[in-house]
Parts: sequence; C-alpha cells; structure tokens
Amino acid sequence: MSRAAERLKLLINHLDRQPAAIRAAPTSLQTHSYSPPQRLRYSFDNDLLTPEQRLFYEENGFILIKNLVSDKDIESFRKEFERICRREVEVPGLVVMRDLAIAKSEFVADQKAVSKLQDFQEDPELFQYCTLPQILKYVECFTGPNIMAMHTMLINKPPDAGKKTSRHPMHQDLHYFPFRPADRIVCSWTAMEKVNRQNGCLVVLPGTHTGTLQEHDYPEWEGGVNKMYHGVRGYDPKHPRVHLEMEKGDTVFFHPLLIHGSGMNQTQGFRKAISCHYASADCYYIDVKGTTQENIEKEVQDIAAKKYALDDNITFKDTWAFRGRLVQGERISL
Ligand SMILES: O=C(O)CCC(=O)C(=O)O
Repeated sequence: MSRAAERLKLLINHLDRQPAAIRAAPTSLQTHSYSPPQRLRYSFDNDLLTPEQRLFYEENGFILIKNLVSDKDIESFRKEFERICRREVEVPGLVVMRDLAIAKSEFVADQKAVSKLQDFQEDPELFQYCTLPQILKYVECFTGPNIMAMHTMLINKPPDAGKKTSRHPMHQDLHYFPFRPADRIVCSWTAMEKVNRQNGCLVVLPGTHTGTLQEHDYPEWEGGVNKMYHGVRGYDPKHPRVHLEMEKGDTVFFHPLLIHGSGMNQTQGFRKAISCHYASADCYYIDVKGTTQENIEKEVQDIAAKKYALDDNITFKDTWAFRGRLVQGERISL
C-alpha cells in the first residue's frame, strides 16, 4: 500500500469511529459551500474496499469493479435465458416483461421482444448470480454481514424500433422498495457483454444518493413507456452525468437513491445485464401510505392480485417478503 493510501486508511478508520471528524476533500462535482464534518455513512470497512474506493462511493453513490464475473458464469446465465425464452423451463414466480413496441424477438418468432426477466429467485441457474462469493464480498461493504437478495432481474434491452421505447427513464430504485434504511440497500449490475452508449449503457447522476426520494410516475414519452418504468419527476437535467461503459463481467454497485437510467439501444443486438438488489436482513418494512410511493404500491398490488388470483388483501410488503431470499448470515427482520 502506498504511503498516501496508508494515511487515507488511518483517516478512514478514524472517521468510522468518530461521529464527527474531517470531511473528505471535495471533488469537481461538489460545490464549495461548507458542510459540517461527517463520518462515513454509506459503507463499512471489511478490508476489501480501498480507502479511495470507499470515499468514491461515499461521494458518488456507485462503484465499478472490473472483471468480477467470469465468462463461464455469464454463459450459463445466457443459456438459461434462452431456455426460458424457448419455454423449455418454467420458473415459478418469474415475470417476463416485453417491450411495448418492439416486435423483433430473440429465439422465438412472432412475439414482442423480451425486455426483462424479473423475480428469478426460483431459478437455480440464474439465482447463482446472487450468491457469487465475489459479489457478496462487495455487497457486505454496504449492507453488513446479514444479506437478503430482494429483487432479481435479467435486463435484455432490445434493438430500438425507432420509437425510443428501449430507453429506461431516470429513476431511483428506492421508489419500488417498502423497506429501509436506504443506506443498507445496494444494487449489483453486471454487464453480460460490452455495454456502451450505442447499446444503451447505464447513465448515473453522481452524488444524487445524498438526496431524498423524489416523486416518480410514467414519463410522457411520445412512443409510449414500458410497464413499471416510472421516471423521477423534476430532477435537474443539467446535473453532471456519467455513462458507465463496461466490459463483459464488469459490475457496478450502486445506492438505491442514486438517480440512473439507460439510453436507447441503437444497435441490432440485444444488450444483456444481470442484476440483484440486496438489503441488510436488519432492514425493516415501512408503510408507504401517504408517501410518493403510493402509486407504485397500487400498481404492484394490482399486478400481484391478478397474477396469483388473490383478492386485494395482498400487501406491498407481502409481495417483497415472499420474494426475498437469505444469501448470507441470518434472516432477521425482512
Ligand atoms: O439495465 C438497464 O437498462 C436499466 C435497468 C434499471 O435501472 C432498472 O431496471 O431499474
């Protein structure tokens, strides 16, 4: 370790212990207004993240780790995705989402393009992703040792058919979650191939994780918007953006308040990524009545009631509690 890194590590150890201490040097993304000293809030020290990485996450709300998932694992996720599209396997609870405008599909003719598989917790091949030790080691830096896999997705951004429906509006993932605290939730998102601006990589607004949960709704896009793709209302369009261009196997971890989205896929190929939202098993459910999350609560409850042929007694919390799976440590309150 360099001397500078050692000094930073000492400083961070100090920040971990002291409720009030020295603040990390501002970056170009921060304004120069004075803010009082704070301790590190968003990450734990488990000897994995370097001091620089911790400070980067604290300031920006995301961190990109190169080459974390092997080609072999990605190949097995890809094959399982294909088996699901061909209906060779039936996965209980899996939600197959299709783009509203894109007719061209992979593997199966005459169907709208699959844009996302959601809730693959009952598929042992895909769920393998959520238990990869190299991912969990990083997740633990943000959640602590007791870890629940709460939400799983394989995102398959189709080639856009000219209506821009392949875009994902800018949003905060916390809008979808009735559990807290937000700082003990983290998303891992792994590129299953090279992703860049052409095929619609992730776009993030660094530092927005330090803000609050904003109001979300369907954006008024001319070509229409895919189901459940809510967008954040009234964010600053001039906020600096970072396009996360990544190689196959690279993984980004990000905070659930970080405003992010993804652009149009302007290539002829499908852009795949696999992702899981993890939360500390110490997190607790909240009642979202009277909050900005009421609209998503209603939409999720309606979908769940139809899917499982249940009456409207199913609660927003239920829809999460039965999907969550313990992946490390002890299941506590989630
Ligand atoms: O992979 C993408 O294009 C964006 C995914 C995303 O942000 C989400 O599904 O919440």
